[in-house]
Amino acid sequence: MAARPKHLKLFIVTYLHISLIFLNVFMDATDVTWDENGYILYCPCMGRFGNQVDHFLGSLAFAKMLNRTLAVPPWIVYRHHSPPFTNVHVPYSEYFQLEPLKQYHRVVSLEDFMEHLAPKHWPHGQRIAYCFESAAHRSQDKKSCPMKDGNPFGPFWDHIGVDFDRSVLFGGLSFSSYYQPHWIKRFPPKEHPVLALPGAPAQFPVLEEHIGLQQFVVWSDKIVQEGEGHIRNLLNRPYVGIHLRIGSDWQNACKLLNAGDTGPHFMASPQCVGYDRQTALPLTMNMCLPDLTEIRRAVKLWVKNTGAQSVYIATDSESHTTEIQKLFKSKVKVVSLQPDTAQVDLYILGQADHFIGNCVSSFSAFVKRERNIHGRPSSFFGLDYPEKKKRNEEL
Ligand code: GFB
Repeated sequence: MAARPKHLKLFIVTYLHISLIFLNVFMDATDVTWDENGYILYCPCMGRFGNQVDHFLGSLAFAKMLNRTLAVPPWIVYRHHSPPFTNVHVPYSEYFQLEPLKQYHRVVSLEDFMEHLAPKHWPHGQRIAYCFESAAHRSQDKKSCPMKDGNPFGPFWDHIGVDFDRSVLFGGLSFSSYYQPHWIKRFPPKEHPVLALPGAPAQFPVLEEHIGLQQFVVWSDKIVQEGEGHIRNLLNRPYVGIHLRIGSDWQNACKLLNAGDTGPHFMASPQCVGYDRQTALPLTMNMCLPDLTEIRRAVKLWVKNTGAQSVYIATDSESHTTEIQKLFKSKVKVVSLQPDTAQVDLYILGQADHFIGNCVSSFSAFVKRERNIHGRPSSFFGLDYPEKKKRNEEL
């Protein structure tokens, strides 16, 4: 008799446990139920992380505009100089949470789409590629979308296990909102449930009207923990964070400025010269590739302005730690971590009390957008006017 309550307890615990498992399975399943409004799939095949984020924001807006679910692709990380010496495909959720995106629009990770939806709704034999006619002209038969031609295209679709069965070409369309009705008329979801595109359905750099979508790009717990750990252990607040984009690829890119080939709009430069071409400020070499004199000047100014105790240097090559440390003797702690994961640098820059970025780099643009959302101040090398003052001067 005495054993009965014990059995009952065991029964209840087991019952609850099984119910929870069912609930979990059910919740996972509902998370990835088929959307009759259709899907957008694309390869983030242009540029590295900052470029891919710009494209991601535009693609998110495009999916909402067409009322299709966005299949969120993994990030393509180019690890050609360190192991594994190849492209790595990092799930979105490794760096950011998927859930906050849903406050803006319906999304599913591309991995979940492939695992739970593709076998039934986008099976082998029915995988259609969609691209501009102009893109198809690059293919051998001039009629197929070059979905898997070259790197990173081939490895991306191979990574998620997709071969395309045929192509649908289109022209006379663009990704801007003007064409919304044209897209909907041309590709009704019943006949074209999955629009798989060779690249992002978005412009680079991100359009001004989509900058605010950064608020839905929220760091994963893993990156927050790692970043916060470094801030706690290495830095004393207030700290100034700086982004040095000065490596050899960047030096080559900035040379175009001297050649007069660019105008004020060059890569991410609209973030500081202004989006309107008519009123854009001139883009100078120090805004693209600040020399050591300019780096010293800006760091000194903002350390003084903010009473900073530390300076954090994120860099794609040299950190100039020694040169910057010399400016402050031992009064200010100068740190450069050079982490294996670039996103850790982005996180630490995002949390700084002041940020000095590079006008032209989309890596800096990521930090600037995030900081704007949280009301944190930023400036740029070669351009030290706070935005309000700059705009007032223009008027
Ligand atoms: O992010 P991203 O598109 O910015 O590409 P840009 C630059 C990449 O360089 C980053 C590394 O994604 C990082 O992998 N990198 C740059 C850094 N700065 C830092 C840094 O401070 N810390 C760390 N850890 N890594 C575009 C490229 O770069 O520039 C294009 O996307 C092309 O492929 C073009 O190279 C010239 O907009 O600066």
